[in-house]
Amino acid sequence: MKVLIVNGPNLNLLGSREPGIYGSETLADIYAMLEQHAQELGVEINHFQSNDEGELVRVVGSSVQADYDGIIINPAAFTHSSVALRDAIAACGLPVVEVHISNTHKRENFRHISLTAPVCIGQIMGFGGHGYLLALEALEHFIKTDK
Ligand code: CA2
Repeated sequence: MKVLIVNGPNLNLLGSREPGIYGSETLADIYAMLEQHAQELGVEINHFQSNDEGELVRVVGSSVQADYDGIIINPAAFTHSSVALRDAIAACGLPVVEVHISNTHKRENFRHISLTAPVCIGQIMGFGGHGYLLALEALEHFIKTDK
């Protein structure tokens, strides 16, 4: 089983600023935890981060041809704004789990709407970096049982 981890704009800054909202883990820390858990589950993972909407659309759009079985995505700010990313997720034909580090419902109103969540199989938020591990478990279970 092969899973792609996609992270959107500014998530490369994790651990360096706003620890009160996003915690102190870096994206590299999260990838290391994911890698270890993926090995335990027998899942191969690759990861991609970009600040560019078009790049994110391209990577999601080429995921089936790249032989992925599913995607875990934190679209970051594009969650609340990108019809293009929503369309790419809907069109890719793979199960996609949306992750947010913070609980966006406890934050500004504009973060309460996700354009991308309705085209994902599920959403996990508010558990910090650990949410990515929960997403991996949920996606692996979904692929194993529903594919
Ligand atoms: O909680 C999440 O995971 C978010 O996707 C993070 C996005 C935000 O726009 C979403 O509403 C919720 C922001 C990612 C930027 O992360 C930073 C990390 C450290 C310092 C500055 C930004």
